[in-house]
Amino acid sequence: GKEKWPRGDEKVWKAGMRSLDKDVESITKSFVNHVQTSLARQAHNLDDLGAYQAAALSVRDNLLVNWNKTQLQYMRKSPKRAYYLSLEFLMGRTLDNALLNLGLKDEYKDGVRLLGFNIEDILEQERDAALGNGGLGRLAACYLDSSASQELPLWGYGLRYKYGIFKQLISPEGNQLEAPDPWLEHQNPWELPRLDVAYEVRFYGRAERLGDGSGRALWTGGQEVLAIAYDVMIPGYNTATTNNLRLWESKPKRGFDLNSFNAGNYEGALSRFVVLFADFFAYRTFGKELRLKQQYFWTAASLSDILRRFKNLNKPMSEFPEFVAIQLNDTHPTLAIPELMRILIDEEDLHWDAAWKIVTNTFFYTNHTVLPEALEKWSVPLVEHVLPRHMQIIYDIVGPIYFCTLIILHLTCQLDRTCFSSKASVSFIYARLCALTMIKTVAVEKKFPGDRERLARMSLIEEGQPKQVRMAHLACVGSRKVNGVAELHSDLVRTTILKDFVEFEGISKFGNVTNGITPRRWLDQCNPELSALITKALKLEKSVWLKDLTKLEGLLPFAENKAFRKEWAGIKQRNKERLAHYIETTLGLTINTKALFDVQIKRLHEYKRQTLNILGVIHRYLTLKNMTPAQRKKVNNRVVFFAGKAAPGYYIAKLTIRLIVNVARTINADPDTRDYLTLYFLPDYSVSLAEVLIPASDISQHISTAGTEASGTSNMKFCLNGGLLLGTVDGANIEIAEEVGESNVFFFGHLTPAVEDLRYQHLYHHIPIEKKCPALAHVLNQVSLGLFGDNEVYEPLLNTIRQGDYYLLSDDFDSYIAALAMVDEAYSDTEEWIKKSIRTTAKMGKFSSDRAINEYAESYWNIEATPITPHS
Ligand code: CR6
Repeated sequence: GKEKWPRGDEKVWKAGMRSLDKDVESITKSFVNHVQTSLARQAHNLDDLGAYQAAALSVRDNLLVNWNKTQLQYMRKSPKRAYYLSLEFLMGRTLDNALLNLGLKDEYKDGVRLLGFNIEDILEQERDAALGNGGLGRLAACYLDSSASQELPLWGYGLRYKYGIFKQLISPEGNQLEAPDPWLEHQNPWELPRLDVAYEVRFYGRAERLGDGSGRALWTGGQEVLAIAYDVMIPGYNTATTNNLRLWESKPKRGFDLNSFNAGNYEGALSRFVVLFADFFAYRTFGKELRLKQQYFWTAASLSDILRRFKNLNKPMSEFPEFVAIQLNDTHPTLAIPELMRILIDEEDLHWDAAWKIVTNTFFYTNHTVLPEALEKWSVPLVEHVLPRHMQIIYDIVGPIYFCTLIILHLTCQLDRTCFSSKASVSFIYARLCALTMIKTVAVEKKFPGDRERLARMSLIEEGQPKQVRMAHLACVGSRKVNGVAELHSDLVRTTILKDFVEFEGISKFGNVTNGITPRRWLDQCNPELSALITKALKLEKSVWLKDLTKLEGLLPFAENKAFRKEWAGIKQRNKERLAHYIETTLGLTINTKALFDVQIKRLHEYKRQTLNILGVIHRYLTLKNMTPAQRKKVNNRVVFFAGKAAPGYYIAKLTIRLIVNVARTINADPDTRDYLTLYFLPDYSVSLAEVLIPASDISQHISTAGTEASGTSNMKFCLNGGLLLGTVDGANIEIAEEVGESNVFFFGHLTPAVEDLRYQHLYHHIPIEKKCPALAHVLNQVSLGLFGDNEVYEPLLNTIRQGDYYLLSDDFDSYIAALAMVDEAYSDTEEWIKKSIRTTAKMGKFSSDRAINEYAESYWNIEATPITPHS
């Protein structure tokens, strides 16, 4: 029978409930209360950091009021829920966002002023939560904000890393140094430890088939650890909905491995999973086992939690996909697919087919890159070692592919012992094969008879030494739907890496959801003056257009309004001054704010071509040097900003940073040119730094080799803030141009279909760079000759261009320089430029993450908005 609740007198309960703060008085009261009882401090010894903590704790109380209501109503209404599994969440700071979403910004500002503090100084005390590397992690954070704002029942699941992404320091020589980011050093007010929510997770051990033809197995032994939940509240904008981000932390199982615990090995043995891998491209070169354990620990804990919640509904297991949708953010959580199979078969006693049906209706997979070096593959011996049962299941999924391949190759007699480790496994697969119930792989052979290459291409296991599991293939066959993150990228997914699956499973499984960004953080918070001007112009409540960003179109007529243009340009100017002030106070550098601000901020990677940009800067410098003083006076002043981290082991990327730093040193000191061109590398790029840089930019660069940048999301942020885009025809740049019109963007470079041919030419019909692109050759030679010091140091970087030139710098350099010249020309016509800027912002409605999350909700997850009534 169900227990009655609340216990005792409901009225007494209700009277005791905290309500939301609404006025300055209740805010100051709560603030002082927290100073006194949570921080154990007093008015006389409270500094800005303490004031931040008190403010954060009082805001958190408000968030919890809504969080509780939201979770209770989700429980009562039991709508279908979506779960966003992401190994990265780049949240940045929380306080300002929480205040905005709660609608308490002004009240807090006044409240802390009465107590002798300044809200801006308090906000500056907060450390970024930087649990991610770049776009993928920040996308996850934007989607959380949008899910709550759109009142969608969605939870995030991630890992509670002890350290965020490393802090980047730049040595005097220009080398990147990495320092740890112990972001939890001060207590984190935004998380709620749930020490009672704990699940056991097993690694290693033995998996034995039961041998009864059921496919079931017993997985025993090995090592067990506990996953403990930490909850982070995710408030929606202007709504009571407050969703949850659950992060897992590891803890030893009681009684487990006491010896190594006593030997002081505990930290080493267990908490190592919760380190962030600062590189999703190169982690395969080291720490593989750790990363695999990390992925499994997190997916297993998340699935246990999701299953427990589902079981509370008392529905038959077959209805699981009607209540649960699980989104795989890239292939990192793909182990959830064999893990759910394991639970359903081994623990819930389901038949393979029934289990597979549930699995393939529950998961959804988003691909975020087609670059081959970034596609995850796990070595079969490693998976077998760490997760023996999962390796069996993966083979059970692919088994028939092998059979078909082997049959075709007339090799049936030489069954590979490592594939089919026991007789039971062979007979199980064979039984299913005969029943023709498996994932249509037999049908592959039927549909494409004799196409051996296709079978090998489609296999989940890549042949080689060692064999490897292709995670993208596993994610694809195990999911209901698959999508890319911009139109071009989704097309590339369909026509390249998953082409065979499209031909086999039909195109309707493969869709597109173009990325989006939250306009709350990326316009209202980071650019409050622009937001206020927009509100005034649109004559709408801010809360209306911030939730329906297409309303920005109402700005279009204002492009023709001179007074409005003046206000618009004035805001850009003040944002430049704000950035200059920030750089002055943090780095002690003086920035010329009467110049075009040209910004490229993103992870350092060859495909993103920061090298093209720095070589372009050198070209500009050499050109200026050759001019007479009178000629120089006619040139636009330009300040170029770079920021971004390189993966610690990525030599060429680090060399690019070194080159930028040393070019900056030379040209910023050159009296001939420094009034016209200066260059800065801002260390330690972060969400918070982006919030100051983006509103100040006139032009931003998104110049990847065509076809390599899946989407990009900072391009959307710059344009939303009225910065114009200089880019290649790649990723979401294309859709931005479609919206704002090609006359408002600066495009250059070869198109995606040409890339393959050009690379072929580089390999087999090599034309020396002096002949092909003299301007570039000249720039490279100047670097080689030591114009920026560091003789020889840059040769490996320059040689990537001279030889092979995989990212096609020599093919795009001339058109890049021409595009830069077009930017100069356009910028000289100030009024026209401002018009472009206004029109750009006006047409950015499509790129709200609200639009994107609704597409996922409707076309993928099939979940509905579940409004939370504030009074219940
Ligand atoms: N590096 C893409 O490269 C995209 C984001 C988010 C990336 C980038 O173009 O905008 O994902 N890919 O979809 C991966 O992380 C694998 C990224 O951030």
